Amino acid sequence: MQNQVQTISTQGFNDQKPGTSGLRKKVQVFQQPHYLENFVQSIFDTLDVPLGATLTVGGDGRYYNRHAIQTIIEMAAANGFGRVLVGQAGILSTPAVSHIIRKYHTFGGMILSASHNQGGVHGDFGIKYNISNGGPAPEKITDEVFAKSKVITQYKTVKFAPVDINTLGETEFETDQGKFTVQVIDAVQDYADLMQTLFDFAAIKKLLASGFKMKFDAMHAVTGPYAQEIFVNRLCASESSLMNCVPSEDFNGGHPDPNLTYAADLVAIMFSGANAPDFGAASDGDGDRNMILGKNFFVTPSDSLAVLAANATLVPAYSSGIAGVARSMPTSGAVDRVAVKLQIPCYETPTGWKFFGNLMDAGKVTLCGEESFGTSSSHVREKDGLWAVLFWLNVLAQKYALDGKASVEAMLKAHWLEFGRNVYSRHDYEAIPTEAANAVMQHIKGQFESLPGQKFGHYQVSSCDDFSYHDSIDGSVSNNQGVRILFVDGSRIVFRLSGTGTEGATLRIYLEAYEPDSHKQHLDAQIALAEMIKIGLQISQLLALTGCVEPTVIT
Ligand code: VG1
Ligand code: CO
Repeated sequence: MQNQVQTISTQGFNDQKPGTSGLRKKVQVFQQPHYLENFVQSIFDTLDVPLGATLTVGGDGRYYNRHAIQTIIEMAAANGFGRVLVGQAGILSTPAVSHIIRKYHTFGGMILSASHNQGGVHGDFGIKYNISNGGPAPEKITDEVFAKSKVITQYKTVKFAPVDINTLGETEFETDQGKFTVQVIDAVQDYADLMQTLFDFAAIKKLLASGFKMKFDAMHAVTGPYAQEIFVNRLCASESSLMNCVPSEDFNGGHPDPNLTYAADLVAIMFSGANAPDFGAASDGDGDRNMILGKNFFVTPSDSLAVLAANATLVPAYSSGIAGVARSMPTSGAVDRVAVKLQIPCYETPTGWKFFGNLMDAGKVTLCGEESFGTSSSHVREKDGLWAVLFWLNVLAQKYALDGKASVEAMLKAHWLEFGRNVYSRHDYEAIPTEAANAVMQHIKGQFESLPGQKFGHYQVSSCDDFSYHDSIDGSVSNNQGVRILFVDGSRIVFRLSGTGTEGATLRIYLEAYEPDSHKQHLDAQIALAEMIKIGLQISQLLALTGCVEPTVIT
């Protein structure tokens, strides 16, 4: 039967501006008539889709994924695509989508996820488009999508019987535009195969068989099936090495955000004393973030990036060295010190993975990272949670092979001894009124003239600015990427408003102080940074302007 392409009249919305990573809204917002369709059509209209092109589609398994996938399939058919690759059961992690786009040369992909945001009927939903290099669409595209979404008057669709996305295989449809195929692919295999080409699985297997205990927490989100295949099936870790590995539509009611607050169960296990596992890790909703823990020890993401860069040659994929590194501006300067030693370039970009793509495509950087638990390399164009976990395991396996010891804490301490420690913490104030958050930012910017030279306790301000990024590859400029207060000794306080929240505003305060003295490097970050924290509160007048007494999340 031929299916007719239909043109449906619609009216634009004015709130479809993609944030740091795609469009994220409450599920109810996405459920408004035409809301999802308008956004998808605005993406297709921006792209100029070649007739017969292939689109990759998958998500983190949260509520509304299945509905959105059916809608996108129908709209893709109506907009000239000839094939859609869908992960089985609608599941594909963000890094897996990135890999599949690259491996099968698809015309980009749609990722259905609000990442670490809560899910379920009353939670958040999200959607983002990744371009043909596998990476998030750059601002040039997302700005155009937003402009189109405000003035859209119609979208195209073809009504199909619901496609069975639970079963592997192909379903063919005839539309009045020609043949259209939905191909349901194994969600895990391509990605797991890629990991096996990058890392020394035999060495990791040996480590895991030696009595070294690991615990991986998928937080009821997308990495569950990936972890099962990679850790248990391929690396022979015990089933008890995994927790929360069955994806659920509402992440079992939790925040699938791998940090010390929301991954509390894993943190309790890892800090349970002498019998705690040797290595712990967690990933977020869509599988692009990672938290790394040792026995009774937490690794900040900024330090993790630095340690991976310093030890990259221990891993097969990077054994001949890395071309360069990049970090987002708020990420600590720990990796910068490694780059100096390795004599490779280090780039500083705004927050959000989309800014790394150009540098990787140009071969300028191999490893990238963000303080927000994101680390990855040029094997894909997204951050990659399980990749980071495997990288750590591979490095630990090499250490174990060398001297029979594999300790996360010992590795970090050795790293600090060599490079010094960039003591680091982030304080988040979530869901505060937008006007109050804006007032804080304005209040700080109002002091740009008077702050330089001022002394606060042991610290003196050297300069302050609102971070702007000039992309050296495509010449684009991104302004207002976060307010920086820089101190004479290299310490920093950065203030930034989140671009991923869906309720009010989230203010992030990033704190960093460099500690070269090995006798002080073991201090708890909150203690070592106590004075900086006070200075940040004083300069921002946060309490007076927002009424917030304490951060919601401290990392
Ligand atoms: C946050 C992080 C940022 C990250 C982004 C997407 O953005 O700070 O580093 O790239 O989330 O990650 P914001 O604007 O809220 O600070 V994910 O795993 O939510 O796709
Ligand atoms: Co994520």
